[in-house]
Amino acid sequence: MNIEDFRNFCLSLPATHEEMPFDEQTLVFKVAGKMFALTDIDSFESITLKCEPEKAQELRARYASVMPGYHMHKKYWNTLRLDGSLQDEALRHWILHSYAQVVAGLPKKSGNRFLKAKPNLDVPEKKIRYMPISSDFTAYQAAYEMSEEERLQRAETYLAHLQKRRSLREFSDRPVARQLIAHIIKAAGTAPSGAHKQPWTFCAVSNPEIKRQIREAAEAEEYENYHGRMSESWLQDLQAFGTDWQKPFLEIAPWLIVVFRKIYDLDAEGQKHNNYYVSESVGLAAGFLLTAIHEAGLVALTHTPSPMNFLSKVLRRPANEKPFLLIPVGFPAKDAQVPALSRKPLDEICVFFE
Ligand code: IYR
Repeated sequence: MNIEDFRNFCLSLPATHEEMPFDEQTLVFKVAGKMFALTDIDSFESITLKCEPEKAQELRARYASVMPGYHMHKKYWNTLRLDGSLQDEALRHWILHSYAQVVAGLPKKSGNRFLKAKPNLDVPEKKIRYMPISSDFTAYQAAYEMSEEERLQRAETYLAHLQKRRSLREFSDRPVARQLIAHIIKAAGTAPSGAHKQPWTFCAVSNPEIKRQIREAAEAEEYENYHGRMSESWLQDLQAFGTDWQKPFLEIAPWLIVVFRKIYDLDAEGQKHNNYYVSESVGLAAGFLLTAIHEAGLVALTHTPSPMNFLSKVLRRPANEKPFLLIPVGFPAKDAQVPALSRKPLDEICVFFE
């Protein structure tokens, strides 16, 4: 709302006029000779409006941009800073409210006239869409300006980099610093999530005894999988990967990152709170994790020993956390091999609608 919009709106209300009774800067709008809105025409940084006292307090508590009325009786007046946090719709609502407050206080005779003529003064507050207060929002910092050429170059370079990522099953026992794993997990934690609930826990295991327990339990499940639980066609689909029930990498890889999805959150009082799109969110975070691992020159396997509930037991996770993926991380074994796979071309994975 600029000053013209503000002025036009105030003057559009019945029986209003403008005055500058105080100084050269302060523009005042009145209804039937009583003030209902003021502003400084030089800066137009704020507007001062009358407000029902309880509401006035409420608004100040709720919005950083609403303050006690500048130069006015603080009980009845608010000053609304025009910092962009209150939308025009909200500003119009509070101007109307101020107008209605003043009209309601007019002597019955003159007041009734305006009350009859008044436009829709009872816009329910609930209908107003507020922007969150500015202190809840901060400027977006990561827009990279660059030439179109550089943009394409970067996209190509990143694609070439990701094309080199592979799932590995043969790990070296070469150690990886905890700090590096911590950075990689922090990178995973930057993924988007439903209502920003960040419904994930990453357990980073380097403890040899815990890794041994995980391997033992995983192999017990996988033994069953490869000996009857998986269908013939599934086993056939896996032949190209040379997998079997044995999982030595679970002990050889220096770190196992076990990703848990939090199906709900628990607060300090043990109260449950909903999470949303948990699998999508945790899937995205796992994707970020894999690219961070690759970026750091390490390798990983996206492993899903099934069923995975043994991970909750071994790692003593609470009931709201469910195992999602088991990701060994480390360096590749010397002369490690991977299946000779190719990726689907663009026209098999993408349909353009232009
Ligand atoms: N979880 C088993 C089987 C397995 C299943 C799929 I689908 C793979 O892509 C690979 C393996 C295992 O880890 O051996």
